[in-house]
Amino acid sequence: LKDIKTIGQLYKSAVLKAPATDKIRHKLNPRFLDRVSLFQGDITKLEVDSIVNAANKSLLGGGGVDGAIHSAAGPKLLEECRGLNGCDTGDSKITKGYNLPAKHIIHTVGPVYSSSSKEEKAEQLASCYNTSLKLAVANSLRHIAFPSISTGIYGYPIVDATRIALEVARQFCDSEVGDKLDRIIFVVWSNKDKGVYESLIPEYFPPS
Ligand code: AR6
Repeated sequence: LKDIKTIGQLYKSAVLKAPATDKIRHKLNPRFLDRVSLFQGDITKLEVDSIVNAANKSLLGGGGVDGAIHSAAGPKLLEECRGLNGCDTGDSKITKGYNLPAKHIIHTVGPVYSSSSKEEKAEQLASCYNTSLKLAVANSLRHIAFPSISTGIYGYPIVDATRIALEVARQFCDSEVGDKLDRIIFVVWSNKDKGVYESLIPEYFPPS
């Protein structure tokens, strides 16, 4: 965890810049500046209580981050997943982490993007983040690391998807159970995605 910079540290090192005042939605409790993080790299390497998998409805593996998680966790993960009977879009299910440094995996199924039913897709994507956060709290896990769900093979536009991820995380931090997690980590793979998160985080998590 010490290598994963919090947004508080990112403001201090000027990676994140305070937004124009008209872009700030509402004041943030400053303790969340050290509970939310942005990390660029491989999610399978994180030694945290839980990482989220961008899975498909079968929960039986696939490409992208799902493939990386299954190959790093080992065949016992697939065995446990077979017993879960799949998962609906927008919902999440938890397994052990097996050979991963992460203790648990929260498998969530993002929507396959299509611009014709934008609102429904946005609700489903928000639900992925919400149900994953709820599962982490229900299992007394202290950290959760999210990849950018649906923005790879499933084609969700990165800016819209990032706004949804940050909005749900912000609502969680403002909620009664906001203190139940010590770290919410957004994991990005590409430089482009990192840039999107860096430009949008200040709107949702302004410096105090
Ligand atoms: N660590 C962190 N992020 C990663 C990693 C990694 N090791 N590998 C890829 N990403 P995707 P989706 C990023 O396609 O769009 C699978 O076949 C990637 O760059 O993995 O939700 C499933 O079985 C992108 O930013 O997930 C489903 O069928 C993000 O993770 C389908 O893909 C998500 O990309 C799900 O598609």
